[in-house]
Amino acid sequence: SSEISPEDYTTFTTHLKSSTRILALFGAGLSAASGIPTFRGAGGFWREYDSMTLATPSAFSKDPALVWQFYNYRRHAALNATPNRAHIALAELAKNKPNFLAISQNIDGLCQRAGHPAENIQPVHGSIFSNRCTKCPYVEHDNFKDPLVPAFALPDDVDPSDAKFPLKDIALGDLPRCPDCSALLRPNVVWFGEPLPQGAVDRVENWMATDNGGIDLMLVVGTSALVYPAAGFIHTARARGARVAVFNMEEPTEEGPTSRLKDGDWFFQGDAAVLLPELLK
Ligand code: BJW
Ligand code: ZN
Repeated sequence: SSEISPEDYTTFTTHLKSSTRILALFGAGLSAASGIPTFRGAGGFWREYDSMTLATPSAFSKDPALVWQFYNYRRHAALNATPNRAHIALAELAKNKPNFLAISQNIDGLCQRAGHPAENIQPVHGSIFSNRCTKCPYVEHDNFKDPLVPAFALPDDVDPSDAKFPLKDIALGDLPRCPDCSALLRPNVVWFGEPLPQGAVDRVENWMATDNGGIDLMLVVGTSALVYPAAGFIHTARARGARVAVFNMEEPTEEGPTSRLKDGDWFFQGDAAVLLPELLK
């Protein structure tokens, strides 16, 4: 359910109106209403594989064809998805509040497609439409080809997320290869154990350092807030005076986004695509 109490509605919308320095952290739950699967919980499996174990360098080195087919499936899903009402409400907020910076853990590009100005959003886990070479400096951006390589093509009646269809056995030579050195390409995303792109971290830190570093409001949207360093931005914002508003489907838990809420913070439980259009309008 997405019942918003009249008191929370009033205190939140009043604080939002007076806020100028606003930070946000977005997670997979923001895109859930667009049909993009999340990482944890019921939607966190692809075929028989836990998405969290596929998003690792060791999975890729052990079985690049498997990990590539997982990412090709998710590229296809992202390309065919539509931004939902939460993406749109947040993009509108960004247009109205020039000092709003959204940190997105999502790689699906849906915020940008909803019209969120590029200068107001900082992806920190990469993009599913960017690939890079595993050997040389080659990087490609905005590659929307689908399937990415002919070997990923599937008949219309085959759903690659359904384990009843056998996965393709793809030769290494038929996976995406570097045009410069012909080594294997990989998705230009951040896997566990890998550093976030330095430019992304710098951008967030620079934003935080401006205007004496004070932050009025921190929006935490659809993230389990368990993955660092991204989740740490919530703690930084709080330390700089921000009141925190969490928008999440799940019951409050000891760990995660609702773990350190205090008086003056908000927890709105429900679908971000229902809550945000109500609360940000
Ligand atoms: C809804 C909803 C609806 C659903 N409406 N809500 C400190 C302590 C312990 C460990 C570490 C630490 N610091 C670093 C680490 C290690 C590790 C880490 O954090 N591990 C933890 C799991 C403990 N971190 C790293 O390895 C990071 N790198 C690093 O630290 O490098 C250091 C280094 C420095 C120098 C040299 C070398 C290394 C990298 C982390 C990379 C994470 N990558 C992934 C994959 C990205 C590519 C891809 O998408 O495939 O990022 S994993 C995955 O998790 C993905 C997500 O962005 C990220 C967060 O997940 P998210 O978005 O929160 O999704 P879910 O599914 O978890 O949650 C969805 C939420 O939405 C739920 O709460 C639902 O209830 C809710 N929801 N529907 C509203 N409709
Ligand atoms: Zn190369």
